[in-house]
Amino acid sequence: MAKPKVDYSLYLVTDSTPAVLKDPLQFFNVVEQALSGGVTIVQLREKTADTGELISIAKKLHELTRKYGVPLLINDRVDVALAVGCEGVHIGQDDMDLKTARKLLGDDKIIGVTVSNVEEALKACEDGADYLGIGTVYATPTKTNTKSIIGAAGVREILTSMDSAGYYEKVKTVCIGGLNKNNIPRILYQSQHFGDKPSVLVLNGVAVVSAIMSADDPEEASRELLTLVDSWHKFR
Ligand code: TZP
Ligand code: MG
Repeated sequence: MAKPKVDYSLYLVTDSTPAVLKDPLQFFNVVEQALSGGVTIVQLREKTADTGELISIAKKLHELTRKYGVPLLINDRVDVALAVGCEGVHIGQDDMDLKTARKLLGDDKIIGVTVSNVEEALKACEDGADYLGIGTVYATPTKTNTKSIIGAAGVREILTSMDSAGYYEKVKTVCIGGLNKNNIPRILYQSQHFGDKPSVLVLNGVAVVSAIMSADDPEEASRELLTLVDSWHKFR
């Protein structure tokens, strides 16, 4: 099976911890509402579940994402992605290295890598990442152990370096960290503008946790965020 063409526009990263998701019993409901509001890709990110529990959550989630034709990736755990047969993984700098993950998963699966500087970004591109999760853009209570807060300037720097090295558009990009409906238009604009000079470089999408998982109405929140990204892609 060939690698599916992926729409990265609105990337939901799940989190079932009580600080983010008010009612843990609502986890699958909230993700389903997000899917129905239009999220285009989902990552299961559960830092505390044991392996058996994680596999059972992932299987259930995969049934749901498949119903909506949306890819499901697993955070950190290549073994779980293989066990579930979902579309791929998202790995950080301290997880299994990308080349090994690629060997285990094959060319048809999606592999994304978290990067926070040019060196990590170019290495991930060179090693065959399908997309980069660029961040942390803004400080966020959802993830406090972040190495660096890079802001729009950091995102721009990474996009520019990818362009110079010939990876722009080949390797897709989303940014993550503290993003919500109020700052998404700004980060999309600023990541594309160098001083007064607009560039052709544009992020493929934005990744959010709490803007959807903590929303009173996750479906409406997703719809609203997707509209922001879509209109940027159409009218920039
Ligand atoms: N990686 C960098 S920041 C972050 C992750 C998983 C959490 C982003 O959460 P939120 O709630 O969208 O700020
Ligand atoms: Mg990780």
